[in-house]
Amino acid sequence: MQRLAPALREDDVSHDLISLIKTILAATKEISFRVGQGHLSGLMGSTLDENIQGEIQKELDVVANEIIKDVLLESGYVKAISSEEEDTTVVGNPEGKYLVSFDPLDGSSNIEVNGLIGTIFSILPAKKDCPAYDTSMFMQPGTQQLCAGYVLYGPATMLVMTTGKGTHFYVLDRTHGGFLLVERNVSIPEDTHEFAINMANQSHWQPAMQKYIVDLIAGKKGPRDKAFNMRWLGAMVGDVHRVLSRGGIFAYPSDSKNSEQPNKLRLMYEANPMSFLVEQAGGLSISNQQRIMEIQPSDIHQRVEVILGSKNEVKKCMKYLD
Ligand code: P6P
Repeated sequence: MQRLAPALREDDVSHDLISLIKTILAATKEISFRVGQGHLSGLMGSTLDENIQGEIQKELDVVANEIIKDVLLESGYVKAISSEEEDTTVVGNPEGKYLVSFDPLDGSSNIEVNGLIGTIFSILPAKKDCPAYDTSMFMQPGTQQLCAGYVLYGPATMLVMTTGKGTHFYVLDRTHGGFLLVERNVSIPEDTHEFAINMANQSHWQPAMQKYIVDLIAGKKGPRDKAFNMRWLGAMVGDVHRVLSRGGIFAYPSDSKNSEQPNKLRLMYEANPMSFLVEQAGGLSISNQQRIMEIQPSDIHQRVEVILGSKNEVKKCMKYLD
């Protein structure tokens, strides 16, 4: 099996970007070790602090954020970073060529139940004429991403990444500590029988989304004339990995639970990187009938509706929402 760097060179990825990717992965290997230690890591609790998202930070959230932030800012490749766990952007090397947005530990509510969690990252080009502290540098649509990926801390630690030449799967070989290419150009089946959504929010969705889901659940007796299955892992990184692995539709639609915050998932370090991976695997990724990767960001922590996955199923869902 091919090691990471030769696999990336086959996709004409530049030396500097390969070095930055390896820097990020070095941090994820340490996070994978600590996650794998479970209670033995001494990091299973929650802190007393809330992050800018209004969520109580888990100890592992904070540690994972520090591990990734430190290696990125020391690397010299990164002009600035934005993280789910940082209120604002953090300046790196003013001459750095790249910006990195990341969610250090997505799905961290799963930590205490030994569920799936992962690190999500998105790499954008830095702007030469902007000072490193200028957060407007990050206001680039997802189509500008140079690289996007996640590391899933599951039974196997897997890297799923794209640089625009397909979405590829890698597995961490713990014997020598490298990520090995296991599947090149992953392809999402165009149709599916599996959907992922938090049904507890059903009464808060817009009526068209409620009707779409009711018809899925009606199965063979309903207008879809097809049986559907449901999965919901509480960690986008795990649900998207299932969609990339065997198809499906994943939805976190806008809801009326909190009129000030109709959406949950963050554009810059959840929706955009996942959209890049899904589109490169032949899927669709939509928000309010628009391609997520074409959304012009206005804030580093902006939230959006997300409906992504098997192309034909996402199109069917969009017809309900039209
Ligand atoms: P809920 C995790 O906190 C996250 O941001 C995503 O990874 C996940 O898909 C979603 O929120 C889960 O949200 O409302 O089901 O707990």
